[in-house]
Formats: sequence, C-alpha cells, structure tokens
Amino acid sequence: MKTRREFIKISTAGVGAAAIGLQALKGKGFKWFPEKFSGDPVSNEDLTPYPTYCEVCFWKCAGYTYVDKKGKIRKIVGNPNDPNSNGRLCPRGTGGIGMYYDEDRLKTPLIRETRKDGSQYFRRASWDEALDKIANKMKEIKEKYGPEAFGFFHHGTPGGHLAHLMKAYGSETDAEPAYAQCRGPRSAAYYATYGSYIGSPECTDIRDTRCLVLIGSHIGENMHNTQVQEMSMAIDQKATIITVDPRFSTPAAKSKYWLPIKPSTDIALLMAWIHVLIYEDIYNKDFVKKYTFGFDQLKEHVKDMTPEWAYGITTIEPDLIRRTAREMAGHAPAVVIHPGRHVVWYGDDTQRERAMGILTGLLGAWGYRGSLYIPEAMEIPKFPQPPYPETKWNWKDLNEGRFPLATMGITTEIIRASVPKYNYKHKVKAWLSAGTNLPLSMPDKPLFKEAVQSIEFFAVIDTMPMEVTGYADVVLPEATYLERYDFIRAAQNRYPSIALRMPAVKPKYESKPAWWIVKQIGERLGLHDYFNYDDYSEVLDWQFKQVGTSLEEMKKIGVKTFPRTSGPLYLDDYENFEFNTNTGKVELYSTEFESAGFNPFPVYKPHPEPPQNFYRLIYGRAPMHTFSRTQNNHNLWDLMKQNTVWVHPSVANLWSLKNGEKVWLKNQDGALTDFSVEVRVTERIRWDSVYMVHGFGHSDKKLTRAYGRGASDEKMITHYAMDPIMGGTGMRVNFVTFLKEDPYKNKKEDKG
Ligand SMILES: Nc1nc2c(c(=O)[nH]1)N[C@H]1C(S)=C(S)[C@@H](COP(=O)(O)OP(=O)(O)OC[C@H]3O[C@@H](n4cnc5c(=O)[nH]c(N)nc54)[C@H](O)[C@@H]3O)O[C@H]1N2
Ligand SMILES: Nc1nc2c(c(=O)[nH]1)N[C@H]1C(S)=C(S)[C@@H](COP(=O)(O)OP(=O)(O)OC[C@H]3O[C@@H](n4cnc5c(=O)[nH]c(N)nc54)[C@H](O)[C@@H]3O)O[C@H]1N2
Ligand code: SF4
Ligand SMILES: [Mo]
Repeated sequence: MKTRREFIKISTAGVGAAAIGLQALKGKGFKWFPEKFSGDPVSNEDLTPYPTYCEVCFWKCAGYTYVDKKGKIRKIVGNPNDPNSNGRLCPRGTGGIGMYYDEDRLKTPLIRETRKDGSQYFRRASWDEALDKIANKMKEIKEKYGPEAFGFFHHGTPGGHLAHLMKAYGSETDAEPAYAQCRGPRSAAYYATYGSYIGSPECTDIRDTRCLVLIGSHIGENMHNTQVQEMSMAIDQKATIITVDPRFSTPAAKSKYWLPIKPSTDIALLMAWIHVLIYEDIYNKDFVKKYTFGFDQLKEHVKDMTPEWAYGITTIEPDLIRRTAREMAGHAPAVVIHPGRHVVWYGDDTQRERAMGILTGLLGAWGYRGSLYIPEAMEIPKFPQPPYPETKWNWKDLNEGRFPLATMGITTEIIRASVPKYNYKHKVKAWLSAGTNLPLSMPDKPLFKEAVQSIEFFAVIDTMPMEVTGYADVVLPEATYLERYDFIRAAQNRYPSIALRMPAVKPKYESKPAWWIVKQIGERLGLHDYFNYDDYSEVLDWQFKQVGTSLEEMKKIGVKTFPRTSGPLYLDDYENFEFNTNTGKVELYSTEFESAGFNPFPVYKPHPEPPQNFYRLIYGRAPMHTFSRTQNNHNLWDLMKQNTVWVHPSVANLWSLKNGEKVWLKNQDGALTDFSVEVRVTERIRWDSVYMVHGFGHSDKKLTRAYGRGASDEKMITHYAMDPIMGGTGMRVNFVTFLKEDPYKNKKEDKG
C-alpha cells in the first residue's frame, strides 16, 4: 500500500549535554529511594531553588529545581510540605533533569515534505509557518466537516492546554490512553458502588492500614511516590500484606501471603473471598447494615462460589483463600483493598473492580482510618473566559450507545472513527496530540497505522522525537517541565494542596511551552477571548489570588496546604452520610449497572487460554522508568538500559533457553517484536506466562540511547478485549512464543 504518511525518523543534530550521575536504587532494608543526589558538588547556598512539580509521571510530586550560578540545573529535590512527595522524589523524579539535558530533544518545529520520488522527510520550519499551517488546517476542517471532526489525544499538563484550545475551537472529540488503557474500569466501578471516584493520588490510607491487599498492583515497581512511602511505613508497622500476582513481584516479596494466581481468574478469587466473609459470618455487620444496599441478593449470588470452586479456576488452595479472607476480616475496617490503577486486563475489568468494591464494602473498609479515605481537592477558579461553544457531537456520540458508563473519551473509538471502512456515523478527519505516544501505548498497531493513513492532517506537540512524532505532518517542540509555567496542581489528598510549576531555566533550543503554543494557534483562529493574557504567569497570579495566595508567595513556598472544608475525613464523624448512588447507599447490588443492561453482580467467565507452545504475555513497570517516555533519559538509561522477558525455568528447559540468551517474540497473530530481547530465567513467574516491562523497544533511531534496546510489549498486543461497560481495552489477552533465529535476517526491516 502506498502510504500517505510514512514513519519518519527525525534527524537531530547532537549537542553536548551534561550527564549528571544518579545514585542507583540502593539502601538498606526496604528503601527504594536514592538518599542523596550524588552528582551534587556544590553547597545549597550556591544554588537557587525554583518550585516545580514533576512531569516524569502523573503523581505530580512537588519539589524544587536547583540552578547554579552558571544557569545549570544541578538537582531536583522534593518539597517537604507537599503531601504528594513528603520531600522526597522517586528515582525517576530525581533523574528528571535528563529530560532537560537530552541532546536528542526536538529542537525546532518540523514540517513533513515529500520528495519527487515520493519519499518523505521533515524540514525545519519557523514557529510562524508551523503555527499558520495548523491554524489553517483547523479552519479548513471546521468548514468542511465541522470542528468536531478534529479529534485530539492528550496526557499530562500539555494535554490540558491542548484541551482548552480544542474546546474553544469547538471539539470535544478527545481521549487519553490514561483512561481506556488504564484506570477507566476502576472509575466506572467505584462510581457505581460508592458514588465517587478513587481519584489520583489514590485515596488509600496505606500509612495507617493493618492489612493491604494488592490485586496485581505492583507497588515498588509501580513507583507512585507517596504510595511507596506509605507501604514502607505499613511494613515497618507490621501490617499484613496480601499480594495476588502470577509473578513474584516486589510487593509479593514483602507480603505475608503471596497468591500466585492463574492470570485472568481474579474475579473467581474475589467472589470466593466474598463467599467466605458472608458464609463464615465474618463481614462487617455494622457497616453493611448502616451503609449498604443489596446484601441479601449478594448472599444468594455467591452461594456456590466457594473456595473449592475458585481453586479449580485460580489454582489457589481453598485453605489459603479462607485464611486470607479471615485475615482481612480480622483487621477490618483498617484494610485497604487496593483498587489498582492500570486495570485494563481481560475486558471484564469493570466487573473485577466491582468485585473489589464489594469486598471493600463487606469489610466496611471505606471512610475509616487505615482503609480508603474521603479525599479532598481544592477547586481552582477558572481564569475569566467566555463559555466554550456548544458542540454538535462529542466523543460520547462516537460510541453510539456502546460503553454507556464511559466518563471520558475512548481512544480506540476515535481511532476507528478515523477509518472510513468502519463507517462511523460521526467521522474523524484530523488529529492533534500532546504528551502521549500513541504507537507505544495503544493496542493494535495495525489499526493505528491504518487510521493515521486515513486522516487528512496530524500535528503533534512533544519534547522528544518519539514514535508518535514520526507520523505527524507538523511537529512542535515543547519545552520540558523544568523550563515552563503550567497549570496549578490542585491535588486530592487527606487535605487539599496546591503547587506551582515555574521555569527554572530558559527553554533550550527553540522549544516553547504548551500554554504559549495553544495561545498562538488560538489567536490565529480568532479565539483571543479564551487566551486573554500575554504570559501564563498572569493566569497563575490571578488564580492564586482567588484562593488567598499569590504568585509571589508561591514562588517562595512552592506548595500551600489548606484545611478541609468538604466535611470530616472519616465516615463516623458525619451525622448522616449519604453516598452519591441511586440508593444513597454503597451498592453491593448495582442499580446503575442493572439499568444500563449489565449484571448487577460480577460473574467469573473463563478467558481464552494460550495455544500450544504459546504463553500469556503480562507486563508491568520498572522503578526507574515511566511508560515509553524515559528510556532515552541518560540518568534513567544508566539505571536500566533494556527490558528482559521473564521465563519460568521449566519453560526455559523445554525451549533450551539460557539466561541472557536473545530471542525474538511472535504473538498469536504472527506479529514480531522489532528487536530481540534477553531471556531472564526465573522462578518468579508462573510457567503459563511471560513478563516484560513496558516502554522499551523504541524504533526511532534518533533516540540514540533507547533505540533498539529491548522489545516492546505493545508490538505483541495486536488483540484486545473491549470492556462493554466503559470501553477499556483488556490487553493481557495476547500470547507469545519464542523465535531463536532472527526473523528479519532475510527481510527488509518493518519497524516502528
Ligand atoms: N516506575 C513507574 N511507576 C509507575 C508508572 C510507570 O510508568 N513507571 N506508571 C504509573 C501508572 S499511569 C500506572 S496506571 C501504574 C500501573 O501500575 P499498577 O496499577 O500496579 O499495574 P498492574 O497492571 O496492576 O500491575 C502489574 C502487575 O500485574 C501482574 N499481573 C498480570 N496479570 C495479572 C492477573 O491476571 N492477575 C493479577 N492479580 N495480577 C496480574 C503483573 O505480574 C504485574 O506484577 O503505575 C504507575 N506507576
Ligand atoms: N502495551 C502497553 N500499553 C500501555 C500500557 C502498558 O503497560 N503496556 N500502559 C497504559 C497506561 S497505564 C497508561 S497511563 C498509558 C500512558 O500512555 P501515554 O499517554 O502515551 O504515555 P506517556 O508516557 O504519558 O506519553 C509519552 C509521550 O509524552 C511525551 N512527553 C513527555 N513529557 C512531555 C512534555 O512535557 N510535553 C509534551 N508535549 N510531551 C511530553 C513523551 O516524549 C512521549 O512521546 O499507556 C497505556 N498503554
Ligand atoms: S512519583 Fe516520581 S516520577 Fe512520579 S511525579 Fe513523583 S517524583 Fe515524579
Ligand atoms: Mo496509567
């Protein structure tokens, strides 16, 4: 097929960068944090601190960027008054300086050109030319199809600025992989059960818990900062930890009970736990009586879901299921059933999350010390602007009634609606994206490639030459988070807090902050009233003043905390607490699911098994990397250069695989990894599965450190199981086998 939009590997001229060393993860006992930044040769008196909050992941820890007298960034340190960091950053946050110093960064705007022979390349462009081009395309799409046909994808703070521009323009056709590829099922399930979302940072009182139950959630590899700190405190206080994971994960190693479950069977285990609590009469009767709806129906529903029944499905011994259920009951209500975060696993994920919510309800582990707490965030008043125009249709209309409990746009729906053959009623004709690397975070790469060939225009705002920029018509280089003002961070927590991000240094090269980029496009579209300021600091100062502080004060303190105003932290301190559900109660029986046509109770259904000689691909995080965004960061690259594929010794034996041997992977649809990956032979994984850390296997040669290191899990995820309730894409439904010979030996490369 002739491609309208071939993948271009952006060329970058190398400039020297100061490599700052980072002390590797070390420490005695249970410490995951580097205690001191080893590359710090100067005293604090010689350095100027500038408040920021981190963008290496989305925990948004606040801290200070320290700059020396020559204008060099020397270190980033947590702000002790920040409830998200408690004064300490994780290794990735400390190493965030590498995002600024990365010599492979995008340096100028780029525009796609086609040579006479049909081949394509990027040419450097001026900001004016690139911005004009985008604004003109937006006008054209609006005239031809209406602004709604301009879809957009986003993540993080740049995505927030993009969303403001697009709403002012008239499009709400948006989605982020952090919903349908991440926590969407959790939102739908907890909203239906408790009438509130779990939110971020998760409202888990791990610090004071007596029992922490982790279903998947691999805290310690998943490095969300205060969550890791609090788990460390819980361990010090001898809290019981129960980890359910087919892999002996970092938290499994700290657990009293590790349940090496057969992947895809968690609902059966959860229902058996519920069965034990009810039929052994050890559930929290006060809570159930006072706050819940549907207990009798639940009791009937789980009647036959005994530990013996679950054993046949999960491979977890009935005795272990009973003992762990009793352990939870013994500590109730000071139990955290961790609701998880990346929960799109098998396509029935909203129901699994419901089962976790029901289990929480039976333990009364909601609104008590040591359980889930009632979070509060501060509302930041909006800088004066006209209301956004009404849209004729938005992301929800794309779904045409499918996925009725979705509360945010579904990435795969926008992508499919861009492909004419799927014949969506509303068609998407052009894309904008900011802060998301779709080719590595979306399942089904062939679908993505087909969609990107179908659209009329694609512009990308990024800091790095990532896979996504290779498909763009126009690429805009954003300044890194250390070089820009940004939104006020108003985090939810036990009490509200706000944090400032300000530039510590001038943007390198010709990069610009997203707030500036969207304002320039907005002005070209005649949307000045939505961007009624010259500098974003004016917006911040106005907003800070509305909440009783100022930019001047925040530049000094970085973080401000506030007392709660929404009500007490604990349930018992309310007179009559009403849950925001249809019944005003915790819905063990979900009336919302029922009226949307779904089962009001979770039911275990078997999922497809790996074919012969194939193994289920499961994946997760490594402490020193975030998704696909950090592999080229020299500080973090230094700590981990590539991923491996974890293989059980019995499987290694069968295939005569040695530790460290390089293999290529092939999935059930014949998809191949772009690169080879080293085998890690380990007892820490079940024999029926293999495990990889997500984010490696970059295919853009201009990522000089990350290119070709390890393999991409995404390449193996050609198939996904769609959650009918909210549109999540279950991604652990792919099976891989090993190739010992280089499959590309006699082939032209097809990478990216
Ligand atoms: N260092 C680092 N930390 C991060 C991130 C990062 O990129 N880097 N990303 C952040 C984000 S956005 C998210 S969403 C979270 C994701 O982190 P989590 O929410 O913790 O992700 P999970 O998918 O729950 O956890 C992965 C674990 O699930 C196990 N698993 C696989 N299949 C099954 C199964 O069928 N049943 C059970 N019980 N377990 C299974 C795997 O073996 C692995 O240990 O991490 C956050 N923290
Ligand atoms: N196969 C597979 N797919 C997954 C997952 C998985 O584990 N495996 N995890 C899922 C989860 S939990 C999530 S949350 C999503 C996340 O998926 P994404 O949203 O795609 O991931 P991010 O790392 O947030 O986005 C990476 C992009 O942001 C760019 N970027 C970094 N900083 C900035 C900045 O300051 N400004 C701009 N403009 N761009 C910046 C990076 O260069 C990169 O191109 O992926 C999901 N998809
Ligand atoms: S958890 Fe780490 S990477 Fe994420 S925001 Fe905090 S310091 Fe940054
Ligand atoms: Mo996520």
